[in-house]
Amino acid sequence: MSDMKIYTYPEPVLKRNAEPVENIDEGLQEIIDQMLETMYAAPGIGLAANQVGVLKRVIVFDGSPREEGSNPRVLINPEIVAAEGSIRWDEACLSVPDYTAEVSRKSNIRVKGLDRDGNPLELEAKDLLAVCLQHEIDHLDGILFIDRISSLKRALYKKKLKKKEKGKSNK
Ligand code: GNR
Ligand code: NI
Repeated sequence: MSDMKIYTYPEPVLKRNAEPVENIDEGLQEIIDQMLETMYAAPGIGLAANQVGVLKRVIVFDGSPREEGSNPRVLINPEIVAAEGSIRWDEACLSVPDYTAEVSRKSNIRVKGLDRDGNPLELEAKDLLAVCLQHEIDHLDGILFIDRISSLKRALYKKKLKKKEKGKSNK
C-alpha cells in the first residue's frame, strides 16, 4: 500500500479544524491503517489526519515510542479530560521539516476517545507520550507547535524556510 502525502507548513489544511467522526466504517479504518503506515515510514511517533489532508478527528501514534517493538494506537475524536504538571520538550513535526523548538506542555494527561472499532477508550500518558498526544490533538484544531513558540523564534523559522524555497527555485 502506498503512503499518503504529508502536507507541510504553510499548507492551509494544517490550519483547519478537523470534524468529529460520526461513522466508523471500512473507509475510515482504511484511512487509519494508511495513516499508521505513513507514520512508521516517515518515521514519526504520531500523525494527525490533517497532516495527510483528511479533516476528520483521527490521530495515530505509537504507544511505546521508547520501548522495543511497535505498539500502533489510534484515537478517534480524542479529548483531554484531565491534565496536570508541566514539561518542556524539544518538539519536531513531520509538517514542519528541519526544525525543532522547545514547547511547554502538560506532563500528565488523561485522554478519552474511540478505538478503531468504535469502542470507548481512555488512557493515561506522561512525558513524551503526553507531549505527542497534545501535539496531535493540536493538529486537529489547526495548531502547529510553531504556533506555541515565541514570535521571534517563529519569525526566524519563516526566514529559514524562505531561504530554503529560494534555493530550490534557483536550481
Ligand atoms: O515524530 C514526531 N516526533 C515528535 C517529537 C517531539 C514532539 C512531538 C513529536 S510528533 C512528531 C510527528 C508529528 O509531526 N506528529 O504530528
Ligand atoms: Ni506534527
